[in-house]
Amino acid sequence: MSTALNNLSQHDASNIPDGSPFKISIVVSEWNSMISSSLTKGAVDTLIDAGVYQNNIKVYKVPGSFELIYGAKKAQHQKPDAVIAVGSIIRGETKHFDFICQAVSHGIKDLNIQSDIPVIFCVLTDNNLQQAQDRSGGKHGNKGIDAALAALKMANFRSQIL
Ligand code: DLZ
Repeated sequence: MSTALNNLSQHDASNIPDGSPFKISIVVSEWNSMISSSLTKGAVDTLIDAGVYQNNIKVYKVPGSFELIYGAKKAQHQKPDAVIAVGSIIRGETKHFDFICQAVSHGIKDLNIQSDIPVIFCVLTDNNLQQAQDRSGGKHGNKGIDAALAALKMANFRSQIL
C-alpha cells in the first residue's frame, strides 16, 4: 500500500500542527524490540520537533503486539490527546501472525470507535525482518514518524470539534 509517492515520512513541514498544547501517550510492544524501539524513537523525535513537551510524552511498554489493545485502552484512561500503538509483527511458520495482526488491527479500530481519544496504528506487519528494518529507519522511511504526524493531526482535529 505504501509507495515512494505516498510515504508520509517525506512530509510537508508547513502542514504539521503545533504540538505544544498536546499530551501524547505511546504504547510499545517489546516483541522485535529493535524494530519497535526504532519506531518509538522516530515518533518521539518527531513529536518533540513539532513542539510537544518532553514531559507530555509518556511511553508505556507491553509484552507483545496483542497486548497493545489493552495497553492503549489503559493509556486512554490517562486522557492524553492521542495514543500511538507501536509494534512489529513478523510472519513465522504458523498462523499466529494472522491471528495477532487481525486482533490488533480490529482491537485498535474498536478503541477508536468506542473512545473519544484517537489511537494511531503504528504496527508493522511484515513478511521478514528485512521488511521491518526497511520501514523502521531504513529505505522506506520510519513509520514511527508517520504515526507521530498522524497523532498530531488527530489531536488537532479532535481539539477543533470537541
Ligand atoms: C507470540 C508472538 C509471536 C509468535 N510473534 C509476535 C510478533 O512477531 N510480534 C509481536 O509483537 N508479538 C508476537 N507474539 C506475542 C504476542 O503478541 C503476545 O504477546 C502473546 O501471544 C501473549 O499474549
